Amino acid sequence: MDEKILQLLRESPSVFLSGEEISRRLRVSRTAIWKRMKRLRTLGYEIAASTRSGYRLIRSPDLLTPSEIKPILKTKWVGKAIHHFHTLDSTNSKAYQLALDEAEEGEVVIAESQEKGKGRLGRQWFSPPFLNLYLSVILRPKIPPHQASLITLMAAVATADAIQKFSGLLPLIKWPNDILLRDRKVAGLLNEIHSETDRIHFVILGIGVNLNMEEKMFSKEIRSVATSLKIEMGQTISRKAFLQFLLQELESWYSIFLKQGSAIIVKAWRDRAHIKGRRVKVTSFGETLAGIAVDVDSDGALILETEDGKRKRVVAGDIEYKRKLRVKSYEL
Ligand code: BT5
Repeated sequence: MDEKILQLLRESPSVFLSGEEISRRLRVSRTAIWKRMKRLRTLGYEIAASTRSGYRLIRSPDLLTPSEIKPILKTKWVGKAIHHFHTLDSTNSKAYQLALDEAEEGEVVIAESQEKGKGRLGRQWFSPPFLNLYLSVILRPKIPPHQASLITLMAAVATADAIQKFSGLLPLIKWPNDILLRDRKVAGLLNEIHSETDRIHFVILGIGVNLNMEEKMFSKEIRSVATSLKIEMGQTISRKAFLQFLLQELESWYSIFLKQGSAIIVKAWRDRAHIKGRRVKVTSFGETLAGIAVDVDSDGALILETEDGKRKRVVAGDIEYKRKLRVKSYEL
């Protein structure tokens, strides 16, 4: 209903639309319309009202509702259906349920806030309302399950490129799923798959990007390791505008992956990660290893040369860099 009212108001931005007209077109009472207008105002919509002339939309908030996003979206299929919520436990969990209920590839779940935003390995993603981006995309790639981590690499490349194109800043990817600016985490990815032995049913691509968070809003524990585009760019970020960049990059990198295969994705990932030859500490399944990162293989696993000269393949875990790295540019 909110969406329908907004659509009507948007159709005639320069004139007042009478309550009677709206109630006739939406087939609801004028009192119901009045209540909805009141609610929309609490969400940040500025709506002029006059007893004689009716209602006019003056300004919309930077909300991520379908009616706000669709007019600016340039994608062909990612985000054609958007499920928007003011709050959710986790957009990934919601998208998972929708995918089990036959939601189509490209459907997107967005929340203004998450109560139990999920990080990897049972960790949490701090998700306060109206500031950032918390979204999940449903994908149904026809690839074997062991290649699922390539989707994570693909999404990391797409997120890094969206940040670079939007801000002009140069993000780095940290294995496996962090996007850093000035060595601080600006975005995190959590992909969940539903599969059987030889077939993926769907992948939920979960992406959290800090857009308008200020330093003091982060908890003490993460303040020194986290950042946002607002902090880095020194200006308020339009979440809608950033979302458009992100969905566009996801659509184009996913289609590159489907058409051209894994090599191009792994190369793009390597170019943005600068991991080769770096001294790292890896924590994987409770074990800690130190060594030199040799590469990432075609399945997205980290190849580590340990101090005793042995090579290890690490499929999941966290890494810590021993020394900081400054990169001036890379090719998109
Ligand atoms: C991640 O986990 O980086 C994956 C985060 C994915 C979040 C998205 S939001 C939309 C979708 N729906 C979900 O429920 N989740 C996804 P991990 O590598 O485990 O990092 C988590 C760690 O990052 C935490 O333990 C904190 O130390 C730190 N952290 C938490 N919130 C943060 C934030 N907003 N910004 C930067 N760092 C954060």
